Amino acid sequence: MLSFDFSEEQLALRETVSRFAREVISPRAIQLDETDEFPHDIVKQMGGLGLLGLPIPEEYGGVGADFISYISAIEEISYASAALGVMLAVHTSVGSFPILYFGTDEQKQAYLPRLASGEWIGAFALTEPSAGSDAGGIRTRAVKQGDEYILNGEKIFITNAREANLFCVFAVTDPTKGKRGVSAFLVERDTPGFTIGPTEKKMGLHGSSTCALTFNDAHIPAASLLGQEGEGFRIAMQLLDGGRIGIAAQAQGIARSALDLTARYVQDRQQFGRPLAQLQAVQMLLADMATRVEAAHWLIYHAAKLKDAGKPCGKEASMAKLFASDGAMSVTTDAVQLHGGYGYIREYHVERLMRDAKVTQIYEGTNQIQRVVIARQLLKETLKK
Ligand code: COS
Repeated sequence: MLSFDFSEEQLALRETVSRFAREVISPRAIQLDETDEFPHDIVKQMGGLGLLGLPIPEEYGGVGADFISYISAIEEISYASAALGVMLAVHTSVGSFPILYFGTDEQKQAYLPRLASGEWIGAFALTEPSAGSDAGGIRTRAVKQGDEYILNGEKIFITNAREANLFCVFAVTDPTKGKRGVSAFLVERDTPGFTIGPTEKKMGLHGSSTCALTFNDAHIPAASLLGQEGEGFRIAMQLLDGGRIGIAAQAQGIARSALDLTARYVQDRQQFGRPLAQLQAVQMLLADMATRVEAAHWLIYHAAKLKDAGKPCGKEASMAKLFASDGAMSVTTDAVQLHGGYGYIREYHVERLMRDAKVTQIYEGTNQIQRVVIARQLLKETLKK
């Protein structure tokens, strides 16, 4: 394991998750990839271990672990299965935290224990057909009528949608106010007028569902409003700050997995009468892969440490997400190359890791958007100096 100033407690938790991931999830990784089925039995076990409520306080049925421990858990789960890694990250960072951070006491009591135990799965619905990078451009409408809101609109690319019971949904309550007219809502799966579309067929992350959502005069209680009307965009941005550290950790799990497989493979594989590992050309690539992984590690845990300390971490989260996901793409591509023909064969795992890595450069804000976030913050900080 890479070095960082982890406490004994953090290390013990990481070790437990790592053992579970390698013993229970890894043997099923190829099957998950091939069937694209959600492994209900594994997720149930994750719930039993407390993994679905790690950073949720004990009073709401969670483990009460810190953010660093939660991020380590995403990384270790993703080492075995990036699909389960993103399930965990979305369920927690943007499925459960909205309620913990912005919910009323009633909302916390009603939902957090079910989410923390894994009885319910959470999801986050921001993106729309015409609002991806421009998240402020959403068009889904929520109109207040008496003690209800009526929702109309469409969301796309919603992770966990096929299994989720609760969705944090963003909709426009006041179209005259632009981004300040967006509000957040908690929408239960069985709401009449709310439908979940078919599962998208994706390049990778098989086993993690992605669906469109449609709201057609969906009536939700007024008490489902999260925070105040008009606070939705800020809520989404704050959640994504933390969410991006989770995706960075997911990318890191993928990259470490590819690096470990490759470091083993090149010592086994003989060419020109000796192991590949003795060729300097191979060593150069391996060294670059390892350096990327090490650097990403420090960016990720630095951002997580800031979050645990309650300090602003938007820029650092974006840096971690940008660097770790680009690193995962590069490391997995090199892993396939170093495996040669075997790298292109499913049984050797690295082609799956390469397919899984790609989306980490795209979701939770594309890496182009991460650069926008970093540059804007950097410019602000420079003015203060
Ligand atoms: N935390 C708290 N508030 C934030 C914030 C943050 N991280 N980022 C922005 N805000 C606030 C701003 O302070 C501003 O508030 P005021 O209206 O009070 O001034 C408001 O939000 C609008 O911010 P801004 O003008 O910067 O918004 P932009 O439209 O320029 O959008 C980006 C900013 C591009 C960063 C945003 O749209 C984004 O993150 N896009 C990517 C979306 C994404 O990640 N999608 C993935 C969905 S999950 S797969």
